[in-house]
Amino acid sequence: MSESADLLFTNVHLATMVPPGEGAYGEMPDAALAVKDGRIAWLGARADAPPASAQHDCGGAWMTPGLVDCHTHIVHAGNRSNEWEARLNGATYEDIARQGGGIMSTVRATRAASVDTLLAQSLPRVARLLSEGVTTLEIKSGYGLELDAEARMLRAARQVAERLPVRVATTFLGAHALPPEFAGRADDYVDALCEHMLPQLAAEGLVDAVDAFCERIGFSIAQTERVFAAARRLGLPVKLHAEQLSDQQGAELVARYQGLSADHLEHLSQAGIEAMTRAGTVAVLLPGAYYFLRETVQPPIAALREARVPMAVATDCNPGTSPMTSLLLAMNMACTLWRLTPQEALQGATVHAARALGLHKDIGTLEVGKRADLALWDIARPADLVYAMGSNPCRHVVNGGVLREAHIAM
Ligand code: DI6
Ligand code: FE
Repeated sequence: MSESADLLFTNVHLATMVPPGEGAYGEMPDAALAVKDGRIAWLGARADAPPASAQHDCGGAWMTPGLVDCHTHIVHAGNRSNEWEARLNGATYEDIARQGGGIMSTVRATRAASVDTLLAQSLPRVARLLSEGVTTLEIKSGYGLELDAEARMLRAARQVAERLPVRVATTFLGAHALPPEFAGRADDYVDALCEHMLPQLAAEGLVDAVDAFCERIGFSIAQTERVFAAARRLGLPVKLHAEQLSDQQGAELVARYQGLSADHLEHLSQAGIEAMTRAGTVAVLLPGAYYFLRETVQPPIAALREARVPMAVATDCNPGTSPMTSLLLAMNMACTLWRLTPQEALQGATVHAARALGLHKDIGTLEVGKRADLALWDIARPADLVYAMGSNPCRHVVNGGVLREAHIAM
């Protein structure tokens, strides 16, 4: 380093999460890490630390990359505890969706909400994630299903990053459900989405990626492909809610479009896995939805591991199937329910989650040149992050080199 650093974190154990592919935490005990201009400028043995204008003694804490929640629907209005209760009394998720409930009840509430209302309801949820060391968050639209309401959701998502210390990646999920005005005319809705909604939202700078719900109760593989083709025309990357309730061969489709990720994947086939390996598409695992829907078919973890598909873990925070605002709990569920190792779970919430957003060159590991998005933990070893259900050992968070207390009260 030529000039002195802005801030030096010293007396710290690093879990660099490098190398990303080998199931390693990349531990560096008794280390230091220097930040300059919001980026990691140096890391190494504490004894070799460079000079800095300010120091933070971490008191032997562990430092990881800031966590990345790479799949959320956290901006929405209302909640659906009533439907949850109905499910516990015997109704299924598909029954409720077919009767106009499910996603549609959140669509009605979200269409009626202004950007300010959406923000007021969403910021407390986001604050809970950020208190656990999350520094980057993906937020999907998909409860508006018409241009103006989708735009309000995406504007609210952008404003989250102005109101709270977090980086936000937005995803247009107009193909989440068929809006009632288009009942029986799904292809017409897909036309409107591809020709009007997506181009206008993209022109406003509101869309970082495009997603769809490819499912019997969602959109067909042919309709999904039309959405992907529209995204490609606009130069936007794609991802997909794939094989959540049945195998629709969505993973193969999203891989053909060099997609960033295929998400859910409980019903993923071997052919889907092979396509994802070839394309480098990340498998985003969402154990909260599996748990909340009381599903029994697990994603093929062992086969994904064998095929070296990078596995991310996310909350899927949404009012219908995963009303969850703890990424640490999602990591714990991925281990207890699906036998990920704690290393895989932490990789899944850092380096692989960054890749699922196409941001892996900038965030996700502790490496010189990456953005200084960091989390400091009061733990004895990295597995403690995943092990202690419902506890939050995060003490401090660093966003682009700026240190803050972990807890954000809302
Ligand atoms: N899959 C899900 O788990 C969520 N969306 C999707 O496509 C559920 C969204 C909801 O029920 O509100
Ligand atoms: Fe989802």
